[in-house]
Amino acid sequence: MEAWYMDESADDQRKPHRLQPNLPVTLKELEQFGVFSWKLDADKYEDDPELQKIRKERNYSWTDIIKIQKDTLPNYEEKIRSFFQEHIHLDDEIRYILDGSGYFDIRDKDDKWIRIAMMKGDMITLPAGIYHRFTLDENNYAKVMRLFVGEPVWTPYYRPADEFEARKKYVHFLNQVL
Ligand code: KMT
Ligand code: NI
Repeated sequence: MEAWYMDESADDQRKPHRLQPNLPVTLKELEQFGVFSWKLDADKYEDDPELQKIRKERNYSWTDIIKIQKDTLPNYEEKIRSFFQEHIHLDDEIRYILDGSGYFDIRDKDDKWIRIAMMKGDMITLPAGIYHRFTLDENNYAKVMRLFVGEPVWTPYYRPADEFEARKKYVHFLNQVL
């Protein structure tokens, strides 16, 4: 997994949008935003002790798998658009890339976009209340496992969503660590 600060160009969202020169963000820096990640062997996700351990420890009881690609995902264009609209959730967003690739973008404490490049085998958790968005990259394909603690709620709250308790809690967390 690799992350970097984004440029401000309005060009295609599926392009990397690196600054020139590149300004990398380390996994440790991401952890300060409450973003945690793992590298797993996606070829054995159906019977992977490492995945089972993470799920057990963090109570990720619920999973499904979605393929984000034009011909198999219903309402593809609309979903691509809504994934890329800046939003929060009231719960953690936990995703594991089983095949293909894509970008999660998160805001840093100064409201700058950080782009997180997710490849096959990358698993990530974004904390409740963090402003973020998702896009496919130029490969136009991702097979993604979605995980959740209990019964899933996928509702996005588009920015501005500052009045939500989850958002206030997240801002409080950021102010304590940074
Ligand atoms: C979200 O809420 O940002 C998403 O679920 C999109 C990315 S993974 C399907
Ligand atoms: Ni989301």
